[in-house]
Amino acid sequence: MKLYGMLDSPFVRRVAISLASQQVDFELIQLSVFSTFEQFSQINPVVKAPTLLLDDGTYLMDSTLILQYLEHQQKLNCFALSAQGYQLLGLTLVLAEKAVQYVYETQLRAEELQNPAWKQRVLLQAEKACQAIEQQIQGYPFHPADQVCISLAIVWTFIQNKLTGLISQESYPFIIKLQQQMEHTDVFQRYAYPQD
Ligand SMILES: N[C@@H](CCC(=O)N[C@@H](CS)C(=O)NCC(=O)O)C(=O)O
Repeated sequence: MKLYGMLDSPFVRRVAISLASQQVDFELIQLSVFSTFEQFSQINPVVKAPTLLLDDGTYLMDSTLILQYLEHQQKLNCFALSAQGYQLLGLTLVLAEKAVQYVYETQLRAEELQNPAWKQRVLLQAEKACQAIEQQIQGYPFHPADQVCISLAIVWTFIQNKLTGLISQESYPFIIKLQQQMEHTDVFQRYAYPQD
């Protein structure tokens, strides 16, 4: 199996780390959906990362669908979560989506074309997700292979790097503690967020 995408994508990184943390064999091929659009389109015509290319040529996309497929194949055990775990994972994935939307709005669009009301809405949604996660993560059992712990730590690192200064770091000590624990593990360091 080949996983296509860049490790600065929280969606790509969550698949890579989820697979590696359960010893699922795969090869990571770092192709960008932006700078290598044409090359990426040879793998997946709709150019979405992550894309998982199976040995029979089937291409899977969407990080959750990829993990779900592997779970059904009994290669992974990601989704034995409590209702609280699913709630936290949902909030975490919305946070990831909002963070990526903010980056696209501010980095792909000229400043005079950006929509202030949309940016404000996206940041408000992100902040609300952070508040709900911070409140709920305090009582959540920490485990380095847990899908909530993996995804939340990855999304937080993405936010620190791409939304610097926009989400107050002091307000979320429990999230930061979890992120630091996870980022120090071997598998997180093997698939580290790329530093410029
Ligand atoms: N819900 C998707 C989101 C994936 C996503 O938006 N990936 C970005 C890279 S971070 C992408 O492919 N962007 C290019 C595009 O949307 O055209 C997932 O969980 O995989």
